[in-house]
Amino acid sequence: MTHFTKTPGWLDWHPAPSSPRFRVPPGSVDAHCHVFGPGDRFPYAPERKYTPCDASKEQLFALRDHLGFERNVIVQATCHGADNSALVDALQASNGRARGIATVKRSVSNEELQALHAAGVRGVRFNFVKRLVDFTPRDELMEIAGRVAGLGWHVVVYFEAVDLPELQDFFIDLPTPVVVDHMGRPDVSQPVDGPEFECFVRFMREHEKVWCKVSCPERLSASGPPALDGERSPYRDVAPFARRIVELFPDRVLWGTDWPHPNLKQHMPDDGLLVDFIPHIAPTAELQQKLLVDNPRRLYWAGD
Ligand code: 0GY
Repeated sequence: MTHFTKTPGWLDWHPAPSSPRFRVPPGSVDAHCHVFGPGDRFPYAPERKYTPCDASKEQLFALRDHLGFERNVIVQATCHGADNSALVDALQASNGRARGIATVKRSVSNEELQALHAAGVRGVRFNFVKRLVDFTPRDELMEIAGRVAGLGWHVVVYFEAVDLPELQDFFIDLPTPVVVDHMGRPDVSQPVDGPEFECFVRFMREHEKVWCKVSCPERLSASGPPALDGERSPYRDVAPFARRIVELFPDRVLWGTDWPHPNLKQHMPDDGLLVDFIPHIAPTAELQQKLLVDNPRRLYWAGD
């Protein structure tokens, strides 16, 4: 039995999230979440930058049901490196109600890619956040993208806002749709129409193949959760950024909980409150339907 000790200061996921007041539409998809281990069955990668608490598929599916979602898109977390076994195990247990985003290396065989596809994987993730991963050469990433394009997959990218100017040409050259995690991590202390976020908006406007996850207010917020007990309008400083993207690009946005919320050391969100954030960023029923149902179904369950 393998024993892992959590990174100091690591916060466990919320043990008893509240019931959201906002009822998500039928068929809704939590399009960004993870499973961690359990480490004694699916050991964490030797090259990982953090050691999480365990967060199993059963616990993820229980949260899905509690929040009123029907489906999940499970994203390979960096603590599992390019060993996608925990992800595949979760996909196979989901009865077709989960799709996956894997991490692969150049050495992956065509048979392995086919097996991932059969399990429900529909994309790969390229991570450019330096505190999470070691550098991978661009030619290796481009080669991987070329191979998965043939399977109809897309590439999920995770980066910090300051790095977009340097990365965007590479993203545009990728032969697949590109899905940006957490709005490209804007600095929300800057104006929503300031130069930094404008760069991201322009990137989406000029390139139809770019999608965006309007996720992780808890990670981006300086104002944090509501100050008043019982108040359900959290992360006010992030809302204008997410709402702007949803209103400008309603057919290319996705939403996810990011459960079990890796690397949060100050505050662990109540997942019920995160769901109550949705009407603040997608204020109409039509926008909510696109964000939570139509868009993720088109990207992840096309042809079903
Ligand atoms: C996220 C964000 C983070 C971590 C990872 O794969 C990961 O380790 O994605 C982060 O630390 O910002 O999307 O869960």
